[in-house]
Amino acid sequence: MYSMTNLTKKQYEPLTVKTAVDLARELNLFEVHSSLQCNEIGDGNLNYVFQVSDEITGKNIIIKQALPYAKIVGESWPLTLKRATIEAKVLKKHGEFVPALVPEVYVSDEDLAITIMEDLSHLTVAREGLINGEAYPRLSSDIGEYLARTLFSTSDFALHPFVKKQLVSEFSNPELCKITEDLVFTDPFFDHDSNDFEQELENEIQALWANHSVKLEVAKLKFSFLTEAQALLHGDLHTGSIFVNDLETKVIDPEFAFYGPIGFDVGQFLANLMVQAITREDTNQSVILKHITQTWETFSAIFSELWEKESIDPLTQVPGFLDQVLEKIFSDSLGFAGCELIRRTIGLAHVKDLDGIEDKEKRLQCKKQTLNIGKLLILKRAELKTIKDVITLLEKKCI
Ligand code: SR1
Ligand code: MG
Repeated sequence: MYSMTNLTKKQYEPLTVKTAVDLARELNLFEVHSSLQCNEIGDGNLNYVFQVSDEITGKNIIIKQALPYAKIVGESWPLTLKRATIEAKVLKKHGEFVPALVPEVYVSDEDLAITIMEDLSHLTVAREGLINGEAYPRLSSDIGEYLARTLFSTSDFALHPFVKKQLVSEFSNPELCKITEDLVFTDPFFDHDSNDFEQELENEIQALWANHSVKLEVAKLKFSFLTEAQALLHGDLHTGSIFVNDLETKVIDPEFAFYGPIGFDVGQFLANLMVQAITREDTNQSVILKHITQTWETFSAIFSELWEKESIDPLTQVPGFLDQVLEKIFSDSLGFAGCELIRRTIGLAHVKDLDGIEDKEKRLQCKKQTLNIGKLLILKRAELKTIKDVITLLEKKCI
């Protein structure tokens, strides 16, 4: 681990492939005479990602740099650089609980808005692999474990209240939260300029905007997101934030992290699996439905085990309390998953799983299903008691 005292104080400016190499050299991250190559490989909505490689030894590192605006829209949408510091700190904090499931951070610097970390190019972005029909046998047990350990261990169940409240303030992330508040909870449920949808969905969308019951439930979910500081969330746990292969899983990109409701992380991951279940042909769907089940089962089993062994408040041992906590996390997760399904279909930030379907009729049919299932999850989240109920709903409504 290097400290930034190794780096001459610098003013923020966007890196280039050349200055990224200079930086790696200045920090002595490679041998003095190494021959370094650099490529910008970022495909996300917000940041630059440089991969610096030593051609001889094959050693790689990643330099991720936040841009002062949202790349998805352009310079007209300014965005705080502080998110880079949040991201590096969350990777380290979550790494205390799940070291094997997050990349190692070598260096971070607030002024340059960079995080230098372990290269993961031997893995594939889960969204890409899943679109190509991969099964990834470890994906859901690893993410279930990641969710249980990071969320339990940063909550009031595990921490002294002073420590927990200190973390809540340290990880305050209002600008990135506002993006989620707008793009996940508000804009898709109104006729807002940021929305982006295919005209053929107009009837479904008008019906959604006119649906008072859905909006009332979304209002409750948004206020839960705004006010329930339960645990240090990843904050953007979709399948594009996960690198995976058959043996290993790594969660990246926690720049949206903040103290929020536990069900938000669980629900975003489940929703992105649900998109896959909806788009896959019959024979390949079952593996995704198993991942959905396995995510919840692993999460709830490890969360319960931690509760038994590591809870610090005597009230956690009151019979029935754990069951109620899990019940609430479960129904919150389904509601948040519903919002994620809808926003990925008609909001600003789409997903390739849906938009990449070339056959227009099939694409529109899948999008109608994500809207319909999203709506049902929001409305029926309290009635759906088990993950089996959710699978039954998915099987009835979409596949
Ligand atoms: C302007 S950012 C759009 C989306 O990309 C991020 O990954 C988050 O999901 C955000 O909502
Ligand atoms: Mg991201």
